[in-house]
Amino acid sequence: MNTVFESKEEFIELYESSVMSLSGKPFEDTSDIDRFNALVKLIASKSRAIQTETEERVKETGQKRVYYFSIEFLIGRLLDNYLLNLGIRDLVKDGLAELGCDLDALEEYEPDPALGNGGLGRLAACFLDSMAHEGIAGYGNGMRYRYGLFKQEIVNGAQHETTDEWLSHGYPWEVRRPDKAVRIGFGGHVEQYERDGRMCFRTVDTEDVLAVPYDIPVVGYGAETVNKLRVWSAEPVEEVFDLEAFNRGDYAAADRHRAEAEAISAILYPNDAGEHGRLLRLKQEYLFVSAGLSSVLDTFRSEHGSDWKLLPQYVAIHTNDTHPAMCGPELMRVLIDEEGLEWDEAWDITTKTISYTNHTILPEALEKWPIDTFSKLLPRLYMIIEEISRRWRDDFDRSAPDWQDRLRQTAVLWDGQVRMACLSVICSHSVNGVAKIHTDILKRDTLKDFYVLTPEKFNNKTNGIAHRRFLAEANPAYAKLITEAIGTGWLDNADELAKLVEFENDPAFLEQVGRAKHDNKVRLANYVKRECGLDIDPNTIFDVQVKRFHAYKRQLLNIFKVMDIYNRRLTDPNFRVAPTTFIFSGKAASSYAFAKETIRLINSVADVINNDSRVNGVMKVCFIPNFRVSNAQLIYPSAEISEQISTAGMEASGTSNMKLMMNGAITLGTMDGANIEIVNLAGRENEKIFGLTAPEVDELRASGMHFAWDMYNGDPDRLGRIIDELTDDTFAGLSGSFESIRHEIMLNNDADFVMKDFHTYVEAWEELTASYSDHAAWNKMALHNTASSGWFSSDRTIREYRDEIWGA
Ligand code: 26Y
Repeated sequence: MNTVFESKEEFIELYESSVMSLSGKPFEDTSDIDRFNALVKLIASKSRAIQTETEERVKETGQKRVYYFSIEFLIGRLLDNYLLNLGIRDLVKDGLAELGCDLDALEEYEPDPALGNGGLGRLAACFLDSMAHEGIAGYGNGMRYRYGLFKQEIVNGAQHETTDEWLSHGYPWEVRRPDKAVRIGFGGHVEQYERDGRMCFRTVDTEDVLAVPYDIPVVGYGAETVNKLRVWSAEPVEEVFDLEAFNRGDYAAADRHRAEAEAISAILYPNDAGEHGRLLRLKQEYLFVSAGLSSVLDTFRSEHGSDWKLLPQYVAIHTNDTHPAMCGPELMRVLIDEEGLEWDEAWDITTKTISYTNHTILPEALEKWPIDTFSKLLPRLYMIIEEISRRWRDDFDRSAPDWQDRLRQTAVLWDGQVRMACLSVICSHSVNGVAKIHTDILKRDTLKDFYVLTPEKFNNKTNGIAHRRFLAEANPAYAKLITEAIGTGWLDNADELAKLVEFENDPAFLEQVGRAKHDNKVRLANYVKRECGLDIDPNTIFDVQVKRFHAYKRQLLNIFKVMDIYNRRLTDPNFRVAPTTFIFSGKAASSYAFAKETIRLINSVADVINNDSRVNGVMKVCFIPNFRVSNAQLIYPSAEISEQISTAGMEASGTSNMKLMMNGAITLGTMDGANIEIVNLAGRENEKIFGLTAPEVDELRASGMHFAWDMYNGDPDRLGRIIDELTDDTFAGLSGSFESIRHEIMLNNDADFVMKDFHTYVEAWEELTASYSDHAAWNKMALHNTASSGWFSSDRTIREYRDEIWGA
């Protein structure tokens, strides 16, 4: 462990002077914001000292560098996490207290950068943490959006979006590096020219913008390694203020050029399931790919010269989904056009350097671009893609009887479109899915034709989570208990959580497990009271579903269950259930009407139930607005039931399932995504599994059977009643009824099998909650889940990437 401060006294001295020099005020006159900023600046400068050491070590040992290209990094707040990773949290807390400052209060001033939508972006951030912990020279490469994912407010039950102005008070972790800026060209046309007796291509008459990097330190636990996340911002190439226009009084025109350039990095696309054909999105993708590659190659050149054959030996480039798919053609362009390599040599280097992770099988999320749009914006890149495509066709094995179909499935250019998934696979030496079932589906279905051609490329890397953030930091009550029982080794090596098994039959310990959970529920209840004015009772079961809203994730199934319990309770006062608080949180893509209506339904049901004194001892419904990393860290530790109820075969992996499991929640879920690994690790008896399996879902879909109306008619008291309540007055009081949901489910024949899984789901819930009254048994299950969750640390995931993909 690196020593960051010799003593508390040294910290106090350095901190005081940092506060005063940054604010220009005597310490007593400074605000909490001044104090927060100065603390971050101090920790950041200490981190950079370790970063310099890391950098020297990497250079000396010739360690391979790994670049993780991702259009999203959902990093969360860093201060608390870095204090923990540097081993100075207590020292700093005590030092601050001596100065009359409260660390927890200061931490509230840190922005929670929403530079990602959900699972994919958060995974990238967890990987940065683990790469630094594992001593990998691993760097994030992404986008610095001026506005992150929209802020969600709930108005009359409905989601309202407002801009997320996370930069308005500055971001003290970042360092702007104008010296590393890269010029990026769009549009123009390609011309041939002669260089050293060789015909070459270049693009002329381009419209250029400047990609300016901002570096954020990534501090690994143990303080041995500090890496960096580099995010790119778009700016005009030169000062372009049009004074003439200004003097005419046309102020918008005066600054138009700047506005056009800055638009590229202005905003994160608020969709986690596809965004088709938007020019600005394509510009974002090219900007961070091209600028990122340029800085990767600069570093390589400065260390190894221009012997590009060596690139795959010293550099791995990982592409997080297809958003950075242009890495392949862009690397080809640089190697051929700028470095003068022949196609075959450049291709060999490119494919040995690049690897690709797929995160979804949803057809609407598979990225495609109209050739017309693409070729106009990036003419030279498009030529290279055409050549990749031509060679793929020419080299295609035409001996198999179904070769034509296979070629159609794997073609990069098809039907007037550039297919980014095909491009990603072809340019990579490794293709992986994110949980076992997902990789199997990729092999068998989504990418089956590639799998038949190159089975050796395919592998699985089940996702993981940053256990230090989501257990140690988010759940201090439980973490303390764990450390008292098994020591601190689990922070370094999450497998050590398995030692908790020894305490599963220790009644006193189990009681403490329950007490920690209760403390966390009180903490969340206070947050909910502050944020929503709602009273929730920490003595009820906390049943939690927190994730993006999507039809396949079936928040609708969950709220149908709540409606059903409410209805049955009103009909039959003798109907008993364990008192429960149903907690939901998550955002819906702004253009996704069904998901937004589901949010409105949940809030409308909440409005009725929470104001009905007949049921309030038994149930409450709570929608926590604006789900993000910081409030997620309050929610996971308080959960007792983890709702993981996606239609089987649809959720690639899920990661909230892992976070909740690690915090001792019992999974109520389908056999989907990483739920399957959860069951395998913790034992089926320690989770509650229900519903159709993926093969059953496939079979039902293939049968083309129409069952929705039969189910509706066959169960008038429960399912039928719920469907009717969507359009009658029962829940319409807040802001109207829910015709479109009814329409969707009945006329689309229950496409997500909400009705099909309804009864087994409610039954499973009733059985699970009935077992809650035996607290000792429940706490034992909870502890067993935590003890079994070490494998889900992203440290493990990253070691697998390192050993099996990157060779770093
Ligand atoms: C095309 C674009 C707008 C786009 C942007 C973000 C498309 C997709 C996404 C994000 C996808 C995503 O978050 N997928 C999730 O990735 C997680 C990490 O692997 C999985 O756990 C989760 O099952 C999957 O839905």
